Amino acid sequence: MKPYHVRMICVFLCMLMLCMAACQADPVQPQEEQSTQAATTEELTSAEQTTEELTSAEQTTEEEPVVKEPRNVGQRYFIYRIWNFTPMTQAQFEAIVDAAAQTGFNAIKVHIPWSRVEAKTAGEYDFSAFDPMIEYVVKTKGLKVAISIDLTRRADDKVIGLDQMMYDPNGNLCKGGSIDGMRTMISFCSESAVNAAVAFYSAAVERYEAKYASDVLFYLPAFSQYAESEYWCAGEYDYSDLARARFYDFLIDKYKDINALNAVLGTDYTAFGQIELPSTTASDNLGQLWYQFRHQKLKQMIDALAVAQKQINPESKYALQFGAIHDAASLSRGTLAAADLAELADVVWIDDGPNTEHEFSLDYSNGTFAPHIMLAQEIDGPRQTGATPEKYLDQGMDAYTRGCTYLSIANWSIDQDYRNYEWVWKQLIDTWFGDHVPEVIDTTRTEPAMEISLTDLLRKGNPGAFITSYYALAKDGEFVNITVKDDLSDKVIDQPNSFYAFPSGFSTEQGKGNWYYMSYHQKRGQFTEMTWDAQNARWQGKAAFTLIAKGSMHPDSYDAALVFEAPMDGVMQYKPTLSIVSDQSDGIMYAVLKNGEPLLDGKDGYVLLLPGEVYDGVLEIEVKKGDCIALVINMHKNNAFDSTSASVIIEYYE
Ligand SMILES: [Ca+2]
Repeated sequence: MKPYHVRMICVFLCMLMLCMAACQADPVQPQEEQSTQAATTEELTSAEQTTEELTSAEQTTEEEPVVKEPRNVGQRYFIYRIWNFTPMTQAQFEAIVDAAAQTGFNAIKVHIPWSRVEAKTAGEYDFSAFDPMIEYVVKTKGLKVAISIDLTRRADDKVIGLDQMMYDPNGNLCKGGSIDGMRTMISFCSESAVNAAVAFYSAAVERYEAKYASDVLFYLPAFSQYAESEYWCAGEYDYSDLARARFYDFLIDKYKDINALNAVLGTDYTAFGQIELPSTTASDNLGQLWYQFRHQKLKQMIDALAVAQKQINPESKYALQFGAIHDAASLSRGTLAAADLAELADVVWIDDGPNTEHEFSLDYSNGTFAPHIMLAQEIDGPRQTGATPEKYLDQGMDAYTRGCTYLSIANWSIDQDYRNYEWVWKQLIDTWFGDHVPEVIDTTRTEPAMEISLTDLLRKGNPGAFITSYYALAKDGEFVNITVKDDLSDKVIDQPNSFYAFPSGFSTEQGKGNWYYMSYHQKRGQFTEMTWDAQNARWQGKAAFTLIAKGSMHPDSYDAALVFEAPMDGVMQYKPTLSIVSDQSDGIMYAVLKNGEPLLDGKDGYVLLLPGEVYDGVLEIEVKKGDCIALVINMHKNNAFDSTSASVIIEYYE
């Protein structure tokens, strides 16, 4: 097992990269991803194991006994994934399948891109390249097949108009991804594009159900360039004209009168059409409404495909694949309320990167998805940042141990990389498909427990503090009963903004959203406003490395101070989070000052924070309008490697 501080460093390094480059590709999951699997319901061994132990849950709970249903595991599969972005010969395909079968994989995931099947003329499908592949896997090799149906289109599309696609906030077409950089995403707000996608998906399911129903593990629709069932997180989507118009409809439907909406936004619009669309990471009231809207459109797409598939065969398995459901990019992915998205799903894939906190991720998935849903993990290609054979073995072992039915490898060719890692695949196969299968973790345990609110996750912008709490509970890889509270997807927003958050409220203007970016000289007790450095997208303080960027702070000979000016009298809950990114730092000192007076115990109000530690504070502060609360960091002995992830959530009590 990995040492705790190494985990945390990896997490926060990823977080910082995300914060520093909020609009760029997700560094945790930069590659194609997708699905796998499906299982038969023959052997529900975990169901038998778990019923005995429910008595302990009854004893410990005073109110109603909490009885958790065991996770549906079924028969496990280890799947080799094959892409068909570009044509290959049947012989090439067969050689790959033969090699994977020789290693011991017991299923193959075959990729069917819509843009290759319905390429030139609307309504004309040509499956001829894919039929022999599936026939070979099932009939010749006797393996199970998983069918991944890729619904991306192309920037030179001949079937779907470019006006039916997604765009970013600057009006750029949602275009890119691997192969030739020409892949695009249809807008979930385009009725014609969604209908065409559903028609194609149905045709594919019908075709392969008719011939191979009992050998198809599941069908998996993917929408994004990363082959995931979500918005593409390499940018912010969907800001097309179609989405904008539907969002105004959504707001009109909810608020009827623009003044009712003005009341919750604190704005003075005279028409719904004036509203500026927020960022996908905004967490104020408008940000939450935008999140809800994007969630609703994604769910409508997912549900339409599920309904179409189940009409063909209700016994067939419907799978979804998410890059992540709790990381910083999950706001842009639109996957925070994943349980609601997966309402009609039988299988859910999560694509953890090699550095992901797999135990947390899997326990979080167990806490998110209904027990009948089968869980799955995908191991991404060989040259991922930080990837080693040991890390992949760890991911695979954690996946099966913590209740996954399916595991796959994706973006691997049969080459030297594959051979170098082959011992990992073989070890997983020997362990989980041999005579003595290890015991899986008991996911019906109710203690230790933690609850995570999705609104809180949205406001924090990243799960760092939750992960810290998790590893404090999960001492020796113990299962933690995580309850994910969806107070986001269907929430009625009828109160004015009563909270303020950094980094979501980060701005390039001093004072905007009541946030100020300052240098602080402790001995003189002096605050000085920083200046905006557009080139580096950060605030520059009085010393070279006294800096504040979106989601991070850096101290130098002057301290860095993130200052909030109270907009009204009252009592606020002030929740700062700090963690140092690098393990090479000698630490930092932090303080919280109210009008310059320290609120924390420590020398002059400063407390030492070391690498691997997290300051996750909750302060109750009585304020008058105009009071300034400063989160200050000092370099401690020196400023080397002192870059620090930072967030603050402020909420007034009623
Ligand atoms: Ca230091």
